[in-house]
Amino acid sequence: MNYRSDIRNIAIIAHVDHGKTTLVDAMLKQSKIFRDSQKVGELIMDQNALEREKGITIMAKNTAVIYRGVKINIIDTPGHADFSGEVERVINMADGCLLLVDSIEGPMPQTTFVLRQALEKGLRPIVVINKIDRQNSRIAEVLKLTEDLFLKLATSADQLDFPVVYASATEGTAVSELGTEGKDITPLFECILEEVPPPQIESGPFQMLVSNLDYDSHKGKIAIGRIWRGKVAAHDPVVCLGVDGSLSHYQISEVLTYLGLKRLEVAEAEAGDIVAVTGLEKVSIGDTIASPEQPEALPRIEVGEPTVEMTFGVNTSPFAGREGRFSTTRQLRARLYKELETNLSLRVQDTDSPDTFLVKGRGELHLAILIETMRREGYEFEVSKPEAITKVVDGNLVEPVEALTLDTKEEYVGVLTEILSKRQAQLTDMRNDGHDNVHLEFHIPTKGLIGFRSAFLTATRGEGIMNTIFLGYEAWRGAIVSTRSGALVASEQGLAVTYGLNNAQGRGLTFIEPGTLVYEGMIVGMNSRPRDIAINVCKEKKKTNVRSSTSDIAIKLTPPVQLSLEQAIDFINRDELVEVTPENIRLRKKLLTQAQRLRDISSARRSIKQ
Ligand SMILES: Nc1nc2c(ncn2[C@@H]2O[C@H](COP(=O)(O)OP(=O)(O)OP(=O)(O)O)[C@@H](O)[C@H]2O)c(=O)[nH]1
Ligand SMILES: [Mg+2]
Repeated sequence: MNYRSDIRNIAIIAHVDHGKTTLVDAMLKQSKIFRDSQKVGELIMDQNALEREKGITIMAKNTAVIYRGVKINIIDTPGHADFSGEVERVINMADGCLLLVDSIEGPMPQTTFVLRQALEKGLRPIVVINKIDRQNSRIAEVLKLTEDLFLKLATSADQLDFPVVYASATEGTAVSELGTEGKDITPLFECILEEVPPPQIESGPFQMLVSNLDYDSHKGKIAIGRIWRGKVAAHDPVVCLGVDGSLSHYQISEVLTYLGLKRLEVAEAEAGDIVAVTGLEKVSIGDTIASPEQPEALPRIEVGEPTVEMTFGVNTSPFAGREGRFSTTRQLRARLYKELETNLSLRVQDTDSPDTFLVKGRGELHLAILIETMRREGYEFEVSKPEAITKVVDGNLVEPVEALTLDTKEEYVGVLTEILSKRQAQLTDMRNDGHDNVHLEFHIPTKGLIGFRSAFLTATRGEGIMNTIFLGYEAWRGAIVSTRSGALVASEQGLAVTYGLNNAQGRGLTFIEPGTLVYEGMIVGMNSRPRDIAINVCKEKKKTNVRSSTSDIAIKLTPPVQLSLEQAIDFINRDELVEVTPENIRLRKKLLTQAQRLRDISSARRSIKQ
């Protein structure tokens, strides 16, 4: 075995918001890749529009910097549990990882998940205690907790002996000894060069594993991955080894390597490096690209199974076809199946109905991001309530169970325990810091988590942090009875007016503004009681000739509660849908007329009696 001392490959892993992308900013800026005059901004790697809006990383991405003549290939990963498939997908390109831990929060559920992944893959870890600039940081304690986590997860003794760097990613400083003043990020670069093993290389015919795909309108598909053996140059003939042992022949068009935000065309690249190649028309993540001389497939990338599913269907609302550019079954189906090429932890299935597809993902946010992306691309469709995926193992029904951790104020413990017990959660740990802050841990079936996020935010008035992590499958604990109030359902098509909405507000909360176009069966608000009621929000006040002194006073409506896409998905029940178009997110009953709904209820009653 040989080594390439001119390269290091590292993945940056952590719990959500612990500062991964900010640390990559600092590394990019200080490696002098940008001209001094160039304004590059913050969270440089989060380039996708949704990432910028939400302030989170959704997709893992590659970049590279040069430090003292060594190229450091960096893979930034998302920290949100719903995107953990991304971490599993890219982690095998690296030989080492920076495990970031927030100096106040300490190790969190996703820290455990990503560290376990990294240690199982044998990556050399460097612990970076980040945000040391924050007031109230508890560095020593956080380091102790991190050591405990390593004790729990290490697969060999040498993994316990990890280097530690203390950093402030926002200030762009790092130190290896606490108490010294940080000037720049150099100590981190030095630590990477010293601690992360240079890539081992095998000589022989070319072989690379595709870990990511990109697309360019001129170049076509771009396959990204690490070269494990040999070298590759433009115009080389190669074979692509696919999932079912398939083998296709291609010629490489271009070989590109990373530097900063750019991909540079190079004449050739060698084992140990992370590259992007073009010229392969059909290639998927997990495929091996190899020399035709020795076409051997590398082990495919394995990612965890999805836990939540929902249907995506052709829009069947009375407004269908008005607002989207793509609305047919064929277009919807093609788009969903295309997503599978890059979204590894997603699954798509046809159903008995040709207009409906079953889409499975790692969590509500994972699916919501796909919905939002498609809507921005011009698709319109309807989606159902997300449900936990159950399966039958040895003749027994099992369901996914997750660990839920909540950090909030003492005063909300009562209401949260009440909400959670209805959702079949079991308290497993509770800690109090003596200053009114509590940390709660539960085991909860995934089905109980659906819709919980918004309940949590409301119950704690936003004063809480929640995190979940998948534990495994356990015996089915029975159905959960929905505790949501009934819906206020429009009884007629037309424009909603103030008078009609004011009537609706007499019953509960409304979701729409006056002037909104509604259809019969559309949900316009939430009843304060359990049952649905139909209400005519288009109803105008009767015109009379008599002027009364009070009735002409302008009606003042309470501003509507406007549900975001995630909240809408969270809100709906099984007999309801969310209609998604580039312009609107509407909630609706599956059965649009009241007559249909009543018939449905009575037939359901009959079947229960029988
Ligand atoms: N005070 C302080 N804030 C920081 C530091 N590093 C990051 N932050 C802030 O923490 C927030 C999250 O930072 P990101 O870099 O987006 O975190 P991330 O780990 O990439 O998050 P995900 O990719 O969504 O998992 C941002 O508001 C940063 O400005 C730091 O060293 N000190
Ligand atoms: Mg990030």
